[in-house]
Amino acid sequence: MKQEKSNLLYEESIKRIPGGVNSPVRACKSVNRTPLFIKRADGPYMFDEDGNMFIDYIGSWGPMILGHRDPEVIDAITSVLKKGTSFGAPTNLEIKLASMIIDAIDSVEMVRMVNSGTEAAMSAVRLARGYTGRDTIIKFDGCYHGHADTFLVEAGSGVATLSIPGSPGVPESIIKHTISVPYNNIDAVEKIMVEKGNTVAAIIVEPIAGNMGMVLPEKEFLGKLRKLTAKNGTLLIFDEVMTGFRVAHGGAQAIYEVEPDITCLGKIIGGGLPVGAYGGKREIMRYIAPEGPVYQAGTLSGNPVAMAAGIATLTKLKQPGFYETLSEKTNYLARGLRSAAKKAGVKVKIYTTGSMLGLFFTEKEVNNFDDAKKCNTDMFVKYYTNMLDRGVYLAPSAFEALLFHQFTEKIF
Ligand code: HOZ
Repeated sequence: MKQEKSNLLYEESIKRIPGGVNSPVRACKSVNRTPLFIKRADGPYMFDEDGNMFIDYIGSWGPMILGHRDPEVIDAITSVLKKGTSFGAPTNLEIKLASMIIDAIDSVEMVRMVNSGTEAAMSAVRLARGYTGRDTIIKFDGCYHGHADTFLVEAGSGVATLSIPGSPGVPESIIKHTISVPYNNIDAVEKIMVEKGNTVAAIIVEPIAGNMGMVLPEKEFLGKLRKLTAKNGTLLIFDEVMTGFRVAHGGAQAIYEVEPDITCLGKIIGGGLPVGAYGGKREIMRYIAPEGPVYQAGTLSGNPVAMAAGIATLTKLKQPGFYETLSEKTNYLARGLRSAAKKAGVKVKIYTTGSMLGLFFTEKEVNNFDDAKKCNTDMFVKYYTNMLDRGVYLAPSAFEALLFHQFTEKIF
Protein backbone atom coordinates (compact mmCIF):
# COMPACT_ATOMS: atom_id res chain seq x y z
CA MET A 1 0.00 0.00 0.00
CA LYS A 2 1.35 3.42 -0.97
CA GLN A 3 1.59 5.90 1.89
CA GLU A 4 3.98 8.56 0.55
CA LYS A 5 1.53 11.48 0.53
CA SER A 6 0.10 10.60 3.94
CA ASN A 7 3.61 10.37 5.31
CA LEU A 8 4.52 13.81 3.95
CA LEU A 9 1.36 15.30 5.44
CA TYR A 10 2.10 13.61 8.75
CA GLU A 11 5.56 15.22 8.78
CA GLU A 12 3.92 18.62 8.31
CA SER A 13 1.11 17.91 10.72
CA ILE A 14 3.31 16.77 13.57
CA LYS A 15 5.13 20.13 13.52
CA ARG A 16 1.89 22.02 14.04
CA ILE A 17 -0.57 19.74 15.84
CA PRO A 18 0.33 17.66 18.95
CA GLY A 19 1.01 14.15 17.72
CA GLY A 20 -0.11 15.29 14.27
CA VAL A 21 -3.74 14.57 15.15
CA ASN A 22 -6.70 16.26 16.78
CA SER A 23 -7.73 13.17 18.77
CA PRO A 24 -5.03 10.82 20.13
CA VAL A 25 -6.28 7.43 18.99
CA ARG A 26 -6.14 8.56 15.33
CA ALA A 27 -2.36 8.65 15.56
CA CYS A 28 -2.39 4.83 15.14
CA LYS A 29 0.42 4.40 17.67
CA SER A 30 -0.95 1.22 19.22
CA VAL A 31 -0.96 -0.46 15.81
CA ASN A 32 2.61 0.69 15.14
CA ARG A 33 1.71 2.94 12.23
CA THR A 34 1.37 6.57 11.30
CA PRO A 35 -2.05 7.91 10.25
CA LEU A 36 -3.49 7.86 6.76
CA PHE A 37 -4.74 11.26 5.65
CA ILE A 38 -8.22 11.00 4.19
CA LYS A 39 -9.19 12.96 1.11
CA ARG A 40 -12.81 12.01 0.63
CA ALA A 41 -15.45 9.41 1.37
CA ASP A 42 -18.47 8.09 -0.46
CA GLY A 43 -21.09 5.57 0.69
CA PRO A 44 -19.18 2.70 2.33
CA TYR A 45 -15.76 3.84 1.12
CA MET A 46 -13.00 6.20 2.19
CA PHE A 47 -10.16 7.35 -0.08
CA ASP A 48 -6.83 8.55 1.25
CA GLU A 49 -4.40 11.12 -0.17
CA ASP A 50 -2.40 8.37 -1.91
CA GLY A 51 -5.50 7.17 -3.75
CA ASN A 52 -6.00 4.01 -1.65
CA MET A 53 -9.64 2.98 -1.28
CA PHE A 54 -10.95 1.40 1.93
CA ILE A 55 -14.19 -0.10 3.13
CA ASP A 56 -14.87 2.04 6.16
CA TYR A 57 -15.84 0.21 9.34
CA ILE A 58 -15.25 3.08 11.72
CA GLY A 59 -17.82 5.41 10.19
CA SER A 60 -16.17 8.45 11.77
CA TRP A 61 -16.30 6.57 15.12
CA GLY A 62 -20.05 6.25 14.99
CA PRO A 63 -22.03 8.95 13.21
CA MET A 64 -22.03 7.53 9.68
CA ILE A 65 -24.65 4.79 10.04
CA LEU A 66 -25.97 5.79 6.59
CA GLY A 67 -22.50 5.70 5.07
CA HIS A 68 -20.76 8.80 3.71
CA ARG A 69 -22.40 11.61 1.74
CA ASP A 70 -25.90 10.29 2.05
CA PRO A 71 -27.84 12.31 -0.59
CA GLU A 72 -30.70 13.31 1.75
CA VAL A 73 -28.30 14.40 4.48
CA ILE A 74 -26.21 16.40 2.01
CA ASP A 75 -29.37 18.06 0.60
CA ALA A 76 -30.55 19.01 4.08
CA ILE A 77 -27.17 20.50 4.95
CA THR A 78 -26.94 22.37 1.65
CA SER A 79 -30.37 23.91 1.98
CA VAL A 80 -29.61 25.24 5.48
CA LEU A 81 -26.19 26.54 4.39
CA LYS A 82 -27.92 28.86 1.94
CA LYS A 83 -29.76 30.49 4.84
CA GLY A 84 -26.79 30.85 7.21
CA THR A 85 -24.45 28.74 9.30
CA SER A 86 -24.96 29.94 12.88
CA PHE A 87 -27.36 32.38 14.50
CA GLY A 88 -26.78 32.01 18.23
CA ALA A 89 -30.56 32.14 18.58
CA PRO A 90 -33.28 29.46 18.63
CA THR A 91 -34.49 27.88 15.40
CA ASN A 92 -37.35 25.61 14.42
CA LEU A 93 -34.80 22.93 13.54
CA GLU A 94 -33.89 22.50 17.21
CA ILE A 95 -37.52 21.81 18.11
CA LYS A 96 -37.76 19.32 15.26
CA LEU A 97 -34.67 17.33 16.26
CA ALA A 98 -35.66 17.48 19.95
CA SER A 99 -39.10 16.08 19.06
CA MET A 100 -37.56 13.25 17.05
CA ILE A 101 -35.34 12.28 19.98
CA ILE A 102 -38.22 12.51 22.47
CA ASP A 103 -40.44 10.38 20.18
CA ALA A 104 -37.73 7.72 19.79
CA ILE A 105 -36.53 7.39 23.39
CA ASP A 106 -39.23 6.75 25.97
CA SER A 107 -37.24 7.99 28.97
CA VAL A 108 -36.49 11.36 27.35
CA GLU A 109 -39.14 14.03 27.94
CA MET A 110 -36.92 17.08 27.39
CA VAL A 111 -33.56 17.42 25.71
CA ARG A 112 -30.71 19.98 25.65
CA MET A 113 -28.41 20.13 22.60
CA VAL A 114 -24.66 20.53 23.03
CA ASN A 115 -21.68 20.10 20.69
CA SER A 116 -20.12 16.74 21.54
CA GLY A 117 -20.56 13.54 23.50
CA THR A 118 -18.00 14.75 26.02
CA GLU A 119 -20.07 17.85 26.64
CA ALA A 120 -23.24 15.79 26.98
CA ALA A 121 -21.76 13.46 29.63
CA MET A 122 -20.06 16.28 31.49
CA SER A 123 -23.29 18.29 31.60
CA ALA A 124 -25.39 15.27 32.59
CA VAL A 125 -23.15 14.71 35.61
CA ARG A 126 -23.32 18.36 36.61
CA LEU A 127 -27.09 18.18 36.36
CA ALA A 128 -27.19 15.02 38.47
CA ARG A 129 -24.98 16.64 41.11
CA GLY A 130 -27.06 19.83 41.11
CA TYR A 131 -30.35 17.94 41.24
CA THR A 132 -29.36 15.56 44.03
CA GLY A 133 -27.07 17.91 45.96
CA ARG A 134 -24.46 15.09 46.08
CA ASP A 135 -20.94 14.84 44.64
CA THR A 136 -20.01 11.17 44.19
CA ILE A 137 -20.22 9.51 40.78
CA ILE A 138 -19.94 5.79 40.10
CA LYS A 139 -18.64 4.76 36.69
CA PHE A 140 -17.35 1.49 35.25
CA ASP A 141 -13.80 0.48 34.30
CA GLY A 142 -13.30 0.58 30.54
CA CYS A 143 -16.34 2.75 29.89
CA TYR A 144 -15.54 6.03 28.18
CA HIS A 145 -17.68 9.11 28.67
CA GLY A 146 -15.49 11.66 26.92
CA HIS A 147 -12.51 13.48 28.34
CA ALA A 148 -13.99 15.61 31.13
CA ASP A 149 -12.02 15.45 34.40
CA THR A 150 -14.62 13.40 36.27
CA PHE A 151 -14.37 10.50 33.84
CA LEU A 152 -10.63 10.04 33.42
CA VAL A 153 -10.41 7.17 35.87
CA GLU A 154 -9.92 3.69 34.37
CA ALA A 155 -11.37 5.00 31.11
CA GLY A 156 -11.72 3.12 27.84
CA SER A 157 -11.26 4.18 24.20
CA GLY A 158 -8.09 6.21 23.48
CA VAL A 159 -7.15 6.28 27.18
CA ALA A 160 -7.09 2.47 27.25
CA THR A 161 -5.46 2.26 23.82
CA LEU A 162 -2.54 4.40 24.94
CA SER A 163 -2.45 2.75 28.41
CA ILE A 164 -2.93 6.06 30.20
CA PRO A 165 -4.23 5.26 33.71
CA GLY A 166 -5.48 8.76 34.40
CA SER A 167 -4.21 12.11 33.18
CA PRO A 168 -1.97 14.83 34.56
CA GLY A 169 -4.05 17.98 34.76
CA VAL A 170 -6.97 16.21 36.36
CA PRO A 171 -7.06 17.42 39.98
CA GLU A 172 -7.16 14.82 42.72
CA SER A 173 -9.86 16.94 44.32
CA ILE A 174 -12.14 16.18 41.32
CA ILE A 175 -11.50 12.47 40.86
CA LYS A 176 -11.79 11.74 44.54
CA HIS A 177 -15.51 11.97 43.83
CA THR A 178 -15.37 9.30 41.10
CA ILE A 179 -15.56 5.62 41.99
CA SER A 180 -14.83 3.20 39.16
CA VAL A 181 -15.95 -0.42 39.45
CA PRO A 182 -15.72 -3.41 37.08
CA TYR A 183 -18.39 -3.51 34.36
CA ASN A 184 -21.03 -6.18 34.93
CA ASN A 185 -20.10 -6.47 38.62
CA ILE A 186 -23.36 -5.67 40.35
CA ASP A 187 -22.08 -6.92 43.73
CA ALA A 188 -19.34 -4.26 43.71
CA VAL A 189 -21.93 -1.57 43.01
CA GLU A 190 -24.28 -2.91 45.65
CA LYS A 191 -21.52 -2.85 48.26
CA ILE A 192 -20.76 0.82 47.58
CA MET A 193 -24.43 1.73 47.55
CA VAL A 194 -25.00 0.02 50.90
CA GLU A 195 -22.03 1.90 52.39
CA LYS A 196 -22.63 5.32 50.91
CA GLY A 197 -25.62 5.29 48.55
CA ASN A 198 -26.93 8.52 50.06
CA THR A 199 -23.85 10.40 48.84
CA VAL A 200 -23.92 9.10 45.27
CA ALA A 201 -25.34 11.62 42.76
CA ALA A 202 -25.29 9.30 39.77
CA ILE A 203 -24.22 6.03 38.29
CA ILE A 204 -23.13 6.56 34.71
CA VAL A 205 -22.83 3.58 32.41
CA GLU A 206 -22.61 2.67 28.74
CA PRO A 207 -25.60 0.29 28.64
CA ILE A 208 -23.66 -1.61 25.99
CA ALA A 209 -19.99 -0.86 26.45
CA GLY A 210 -18.33 0.20 23.20
CA ASN A 211 -15.02 1.65 24.33
CA MET A 212 -13.20 -1.48 25.56
CA GLY A 213 -14.13 -3.28 22.40
CA MET A 214 -17.83 -4.09 22.56
CA VAL A 215 -18.93 -5.74 25.79
CA LEU A 216 -22.54 -6.67 26.41
CA PRO A 217 -24.24 -6.14 29.76
CA GLU A 218 -25.04 -9.35 31.59
CA LYS A 219 -28.69 -10.22 32.05
CA GLU A 220 -30.15 -8.15 34.91
CA PHE A 221 -27.07 -5.87 35.20
CA LEU A 222 -28.86 -2.75 33.97
CA GLY A 223 -32.13 -3.65 35.70
CA LYS A 224 -30.33 -4.05 39.01
CA LEU A 225 -28.55 -0.73 38.53
CA ARG A 226 -31.98 0.82 38.01
CA LYS A 227 -33.31 -0.69 41.23
CA LEU A 228 -30.25 0.28 43.29
CA THR A 229 -30.29 3.88 42.07
CA ALA A 230 -34.04 4.30 42.57
CA LYS A 231 -33.75 2.96 46.11
CA ASN A 232 -30.99 5.42 47.02
CA GLY A 233 -32.26 8.60 45.32
CA THR A 234 -29.30 8.34 42.92
CA LEU A 235 -29.75 9.19 39.23
CA LEU A 236 -29.03 6.60 36.57
CA ILE A 237 -27.30 8.04 33.49
CA PHE A 238 -27.04 5.99 30.31
CA ASP A 239 -24.27 7.14 28.02
CA GLU A 240 -25.78 6.26 24.66
CA VAL A 241 -23.44 8.47 22.65
CA MET A 242 -22.35 5.36 20.79
CA THR A 243 -25.45 3.14 21.08
CA GLY A 244 -28.16 5.80 20.63
CA PHE A 245 -29.93 5.32 17.28
CA ARG A 246 -27.31 2.66 16.46
CA VAL A 247 -28.35 -0.58 18.18
CA ALA A 248 -32.07 0.25 17.92
CA HIS A 249 -34.17 3.32 17.20
CA GLY A 250 -34.78 3.71 20.93
CA GLY A 251 -31.15 2.91 21.84
CA ALA A 252 -29.83 0.20 24.15
CA GLN A 253 -32.45 1.13 26.74
CA ALA A 254 -35.18 -0.04 24.35
CA ILE A 255 -33.45 -3.42 23.93
CA TYR A 256 -32.90 -3.99 27.67
CA GLU A 257 -36.14 -2.28 28.71
CA VAL A 258 -34.50 -0.21 31.43
CA GLU A 259 -35.25 3.52 31.65
CA PRO A 260 -32.48 5.79 32.92
CA ASP A 261 -33.09 9.24 34.41
CA ILE A 262 -30.75 10.95 31.95
CA THR A 263 -29.53 9.80 28.53
CA CYS A 264 -26.44 11.17 26.78
CA LEU A 265 -26.40 11.23 22.99
CA GLY A 266 -24.04 12.32 20.23
CA LYS A 267 -22.59 10.95 16.98
CA ILE A 268 -25.60 9.73 14.88
CA ILE A 269 -27.95 12.53 15.99
CA GLY A 270 -25.65 15.00 14.21
CA GLY A 271 -25.42 13.04 10.95
CA GLY A 272 -21.63 13.58 10.82
CA LEU A 273 -21.54 17.13 12.17
CA PRO A 274 -20.36 18.03 15.69
CA VAL A 275 -23.26 17.47 18.07
CA GLY A 276 -24.26 16.04 21.43
CA ALA A 277 -27.38 16.08 23.58
CA TYR A 278 -28.59 15.05 26.99
CA GLY A 279 -32.16 14.46 27.93
CA GLY A 280 -34.39 12.89 30.50
CA LYS A 281 -37.32 13.32 32.78
CA ARG A 282 -38.96 16.74 32.66
CA GLU A 283 -38.61 17.29 36.40
CA ILE A 284 -34.84 16.76 36.22
CA MET A 285 -34.24 18.64 32.97
CA ARG A 286 -36.07 21.68 34.37
CA TYR A 287 -33.13 22.04 36.76
CA ILE A 288 -31.02 23.35 33.88
CA ALA A 289 -30.61 27.11 33.39
CA PRO A 290 -32.50 29.22 32.56
CA GLU A 291 -35.41 27.22 34.07
CA GLY A 292 -33.29 26.02 36.97
CA PRO A 293 -29.99 26.75 38.73
CA VAL A 294 -27.61 24.29 36.99
CA TYR A 295 -25.58 26.30 34.48
CA GLN A 296 -24.66 24.96 31.05
CA ALA A 297 -24.36 26.93 27.80
CA GLY A 298 -22.80 26.99 24.31
CA THR A 299 -22.45 29.46 21.44
CA LEU A 300 -22.85 26.78 18.80
CA SER A 301 -25.31 24.56 20.69
CA GLY A 302 -28.24 23.62 18.47
CA ASN A 303 -26.30 24.76 15.41
CA PRO A 304 -28.71 24.81 12.43
CA VAL A 305 -26.43 22.91 10.05
CA ALA A 306 -25.87 20.10 12.58
CA MET A 307 -29.60 20.03 13.41
CA ALA A 308 -30.49 19.67 9.72
CA ALA A 309 -28.01 16.81 9.26
CA GLY A 310 -29.42 15.11 12.36
CA ILE A 311 -33.03 15.49 11.27
CA ALA A 312 -32.30 14.06 7.81
CA THR A 313 -30.40 11.13 9.35
CA LEU A 314 -33.03 10.26 11.96
CA THR A 315 -35.76 10.52 9.32
CA LYS A 316 -34.06 7.80 7.28
CA LEU A 317 -33.49 5.63 10.34
CA LYS A 318 -37.26 5.50 10.85
CA GLN A 319 -37.74 3.43 7.69
CA PRO A 320 -39.44 0.17 8.71
CA GLY A 321 -36.95 -2.67 9.04
CA PHE A 322 -33.85 -0.46 8.97
CA TYR A 323 -32.40 -1.82 12.22
CA GLU A 324 -33.49 -5.41 11.60
CA THR A 325 -31.74 -5.44 8.22
CA LEU A 326 -28.60 -3.87 9.60
CA SER A 327 -28.55 -6.35 12.44
CA GLU A 328 -28.85 -9.28 9.99
CA LYS A 329 -25.91 -7.90 8.02
CA THR A 330 -23.85 -7.61 11.19
CA ASN A 331 -24.62 -11.20 12.16
CA TYR A 332 -23.77 -12.36 8.64
CA LEU A 333 -20.41 -10.67 8.97
CA ALA A 334 -19.87 -12.15 12.43
CA ARG A 335 -20.53 -15.65 11.09
CA GLY A 336 -17.99 -15.05 8.33
CA LEU A 337 -15.39 -13.79 10.77
CA ARG A 338 -15.91 -16.74 13.12
CA SER A 339 -15.55 -19.27 10.36
CA ALA A 340 -12.47 -17.53 8.89
CA ALA A 341 -10.86 -17.48 12.35
CA LYS A 342 -11.65 -21.15 12.85
CA LYS A 343 -10.11 -22.06 9.50
CA ALA A 344 -6.99 -20.09 10.42
CA GLY A 345 -6.84 -21.68 13.88
CA VAL A 346 -7.16 -18.30 15.59
CA LYS A 347 -9.07 -18.06 18.87
CA VAL A 348 -11.67 -15.29 18.81
CA LYS A 349 -14.74 -14.18 20.69
CA ILE A 350 -17.17 -12.18 18.64
CA TYR A 351 -20.22 -10.40 20.00
CA THR A 352 -22.84 -8.43 18.10
CA THR A 353 -25.74 -6.14 18.81
CA GLY A 354 -27.51 -4.08 16.17
CA SER A 355 -24.77 -2.74 13.93
CA MET A 356 -21.98 -3.06 16.52
CA LEU A 357 -19.51 -5.89 16.70
CA GLY A 358 -16.93 -6.73 19.36
CA LEU A 359 -13.95 -8.78 18.20
CA PHE A 360 -11.50 -10.11 20.79
CA PHE A 361 -8.50 -12.37 20.24
CA THR A 362 -9.09 -14.74 23.12
CA GLU A 363 -10.84 -18.02 23.87
CA LYS A 364 -12.44 -16.73 27.08
CA GLU A 365 -15.66 -14.75 27.33
CA VAL A 366 -15.14 -10.99 27.66
CA ASN A 367 -17.38 -9.38 30.29
CA ASN A 368 -15.34 -6.47 31.53
CA PHE A 369 -12.25 -4.30 31.06
CA ASP A 370 -9.89 -6.77 32.76
CA ASP A 371 -11.02 -9.51 30.37
CA ALA A 372 -10.57 -7.12 27.41
CA LYS A 373 -7.08 -6.12 28.53
CA LYS A 374 -6.02 -9.78 28.73
CA CYS A 375 -6.79 -10.41 25.04
CA ASN A 376 -4.00 -10.87 22.53
CA THR A 377 -3.30 -7.31 21.39
CA ASP A 378 -0.31 -8.41 19.24
CA MET A 379 -2.73 -10.51 17.25
CA PHE A 380 -5.01 -7.50 16.91
CA VAL A 381 -2.13 -5.47 15.46
CA LYS A 382 -1.46 -8.23 12.93
CA TYR A 383 -5.14 -8.43 12.05
CA TYR A 384 -5.48 -4.65 11.76
CA THR A 385 -2.41 -4.38 9.52
CA ASN A 386 -3.51 -7.15 7.20
CA MET A 387 -7.06 -5.83 6.96
CA LEU A 388 -5.76 -2.37 6.07
CA ASP A 389 -3.49 -3.87 3.41
CA ARG A 390 -6.55 -5.60 2.01
CA GLY A 391 -8.54 -2.36 1.94
CA VAL A 392 -10.59 -2.61 5.15
CA TYR A 393 -10.37 0.41 7.45
CA LEU A 394 -10.91 -0.54 11.11
CA ALA A 395 -10.46 1.45 14.29
CA PRO A 396 -6.72 1.43 15.05
CA SER A 397 -7.30 0.05 18.52
CA ALA A 398 -8.18 -3.25 20.16
CA PHE A 399 -10.45 -1.26 22.50
CA GLU A 400 -13.04 -0.09 20.00
CA ALA A 401 -16.11 -1.69 18.43
CA LEU A 402 -16.62 -2.30 14.72
CA LEU A 403 -19.46 -0.10 13.50
CA PHE A 404 -21.41 -1.03 10.39
CA HIS A 405 -23.51 1.00 8.00
CA GLN A 406 -26.37 0.45 5.63
CA PHE A 407 -24.05 -0.47 2.75
CA THR A 408 -22.67 -3.57 4.41
CA GLU A 409 -24.50 -5.94 2.01
CA LYS A 410 -23.05 -4.29 -1.10
CA ILE A 411 -19.60 -5.19 0.08
CA PHE A 412 -20.13 -8.88 0.67
N1 HOZ B 1 -15.82 8.04 21.31
C1 HOZ B 1 -14.80 7.72 20.35
C2 HOZ B 1 -14.21 6.41 20.67
N2 HOZ B 1 -15.11 5.37 20.84
C3 HOZ B 1 -13.78 8.81 20.33
C4 HOZ B 1 -12.90 8.74 19.17
C5 HOZ B 1 -11.61 9.44 19.44
O1 HOZ B 1 -11.07 9.26 20.54
O2 HOZ B 1 -11.16 10.14 18.55
